[in-house]
Amino acid sequence: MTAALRDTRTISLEDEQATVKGWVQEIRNLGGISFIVIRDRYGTLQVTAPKKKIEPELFQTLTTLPRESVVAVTGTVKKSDQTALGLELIPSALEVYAEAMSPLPLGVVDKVHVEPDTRLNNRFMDMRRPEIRAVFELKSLLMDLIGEAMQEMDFVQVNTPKLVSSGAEGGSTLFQVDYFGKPAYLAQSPQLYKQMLMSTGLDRVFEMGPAFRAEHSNTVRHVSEFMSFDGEMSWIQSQEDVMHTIESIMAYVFPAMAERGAKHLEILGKEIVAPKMPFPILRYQDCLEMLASKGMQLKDGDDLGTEGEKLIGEIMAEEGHDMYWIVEYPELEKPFYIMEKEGTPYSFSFDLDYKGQEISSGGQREHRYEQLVERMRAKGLDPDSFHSYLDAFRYGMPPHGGWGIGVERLLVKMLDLPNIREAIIFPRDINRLTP
Ligand code: AMO
Repeated sequence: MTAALRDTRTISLEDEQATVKGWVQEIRNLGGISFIVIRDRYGTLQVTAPKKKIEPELFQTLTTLPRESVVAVTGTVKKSDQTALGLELIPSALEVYAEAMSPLPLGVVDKVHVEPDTRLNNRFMDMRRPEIRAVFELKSLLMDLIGEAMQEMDFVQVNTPKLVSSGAEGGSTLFQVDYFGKPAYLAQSPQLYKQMLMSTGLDRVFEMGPAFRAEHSNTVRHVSEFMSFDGEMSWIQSQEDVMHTIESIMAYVFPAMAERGAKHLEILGKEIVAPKMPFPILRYQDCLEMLASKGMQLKDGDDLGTEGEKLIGEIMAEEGHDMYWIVEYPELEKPFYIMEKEGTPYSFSFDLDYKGQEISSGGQREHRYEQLVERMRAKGLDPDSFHSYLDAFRYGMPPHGGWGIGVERLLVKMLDLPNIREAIIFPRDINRLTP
């Protein structure tokens, strides 16, 4: 009888003989009998080794394996009331693929507190813990669901260059690289390219890709490389069309995350609660007043800042809202590509905040060539260094708007994680370039 190749998800009592591959999580040797726990992606399996019933050499190897070694165990599947799977494996053969060295850089099952830096330095080991992997299973699902939502709305997925010749989001967060002897930069966002695509006829595009920011501050919500989910759409009447699109995306993603991510959420002991729709709309001026009522005085034109955003999050939570728009930001605060609200100091732009943190910004773009060039100059930018972007506006550009959503910021708030680094496998920040 040949043993079936199984994992901890597929093994069943119908298998007489099975082989399971994984890591040796734990060994309990009681003398006459030993219990070895094998772990794989889906769970754990108990290997029960009665000393008298199996080969002495096999018993010896099994019970002296260093923890976290990688093995394949073959044996007979037996019913058991003592294990979560309801079965156990009585071993008849063992293949050791790789013995783990000891001591381990950090424990997989021990409950002791480990410093975040130690965890990140040894991410391969940290991620052997199911509750850490669950976050990345959910991140993968989130990105799949976003893709599905976009497809439903007839958006085309595009990829734009990450090596670029000019910045789109201000000079202070640019990473410069040497590009065959010339200066180039890592893309801070796909902003200029997604807008250029609006003049091609592909009138609804989206991209999910890395965005790079030389963030000099060390915070729980900033990293130097994050996953940006960007959309851009033509023929809009106003920025409200863009806002409705984002609401539709959230309406698709939240329930599906809860449903299709149930297994992983259970491991995390978390629940995903869909935000109430439609999201309330706050004007920037309303926010200043709300903050003043709580004793936080900001000047007109000031950024709301981390503390301001948090406080507004608390006020909105009291009213039962986790997600809300902040619109009518002062034009001076916003980048050149955003349309001004003529005759006012405001702009056609929005932020989307979720539980007291900005997760997205966007708005209606300035699609009129002359006005765009003028806005660049007013912001101290040289239109000549944007000529290939500007060309796309000279020969027929539809009215358009779009957004950028920080995928990790969305996930962090969905799962109430304490730090954006918990949502990035190998985070990059001011102090970290490895692993
Ligand atoms: P903005 O600069 O606001 O807008 O970025 C959009 C969203 O990206 C996320 N984000 C970050 N996440 C983690 N670490 C960072 N350092 C970081 N910086 C930004 C945030 C933010 O809301 N081109 C415009 C978008 C547009 O108008 O379409 C842009 O990049 O969630």
